[in-house]
Amino acid sequence: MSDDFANDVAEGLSATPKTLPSKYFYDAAGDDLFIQIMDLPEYYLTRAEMEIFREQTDSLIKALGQRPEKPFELVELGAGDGQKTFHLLKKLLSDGYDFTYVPVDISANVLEHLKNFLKKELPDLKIRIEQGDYFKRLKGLQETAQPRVILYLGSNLGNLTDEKSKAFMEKLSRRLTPGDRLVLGVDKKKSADIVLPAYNDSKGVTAAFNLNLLTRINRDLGGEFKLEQFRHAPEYDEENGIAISYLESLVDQDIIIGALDRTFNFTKGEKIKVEISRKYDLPIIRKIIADTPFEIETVFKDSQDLYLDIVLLR
Ligand code: AVI
Repeated sequence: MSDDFANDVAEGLSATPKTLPSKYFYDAAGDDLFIQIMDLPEYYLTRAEMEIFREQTDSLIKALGQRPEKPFELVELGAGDGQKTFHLLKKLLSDGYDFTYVPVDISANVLEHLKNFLKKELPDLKIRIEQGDYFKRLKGLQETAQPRVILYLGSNLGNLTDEKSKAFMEKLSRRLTPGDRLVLGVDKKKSADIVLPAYNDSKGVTAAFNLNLLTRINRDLGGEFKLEQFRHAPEYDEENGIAISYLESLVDQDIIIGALDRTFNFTKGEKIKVEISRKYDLPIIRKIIADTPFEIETVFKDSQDLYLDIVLLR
């Protein structure tokens, strides 16, 4: 990981404009900050998706197209704390469905917590944890004779460019069998007055989350970033529905990164692009899946029309 990190940082900071991949937000401090973000009043995404899973559980189960007596696998990519899925798991069990829950996550720690929590709360649940980077390996999607339902929630797709999303959906479709389904949770395209505060909360948690990337470079790669000389600067392109978070240099400065044996120059006002958070509507999703066998089957939305959970048939 640390070699990948060094290469990605060297490459990103040598590019014009400078970029850093958002996947490196998630070290232990970043995981903690993201948990706080999900609870922020401005960050509506998690609550909206939770509402869909809590209030529309029966319709959602119907849309998964499974029969109680026929075993299937329910695979969740990037399972995290499994809070949203909990409602679904509980109802599937009480309705007598025969399924195995397969949470996939990069963090072994997160998976252990999830497993212990679910063993306690839902002792009858069959669970098989899979640790790994699902972008690289799509682990947990190896050979199986059972039909599969994949959950890809939390608008995680939105952290990819449309080009990468297309490639990801193509790869995912190749791992699935006709009749399998994907539940894709995505944030809806909407006006800046709702989206921007979600990425620039009043308590500064999101700012700390973004700046933590520089702390990580300092710690893991011997970087000499002074955090007070950068500011979190999110923007939202309302027409296209794309939020972008930047870290903006507040002064002209040269930053040494020891492990790379390099110095990077920043001019005052220069921005490092650190994250995109794409917002969607159905035409955008249709473009992303255009070259894949996926078809949109059912669309769920929350009561405030902020968020979509889309069931796609392979
Ligand atoms: C994980 N991902 C979908 C979040 C998002 O909304 O793009 C990450 C995040 N970045 C800032 N706040 C939340």
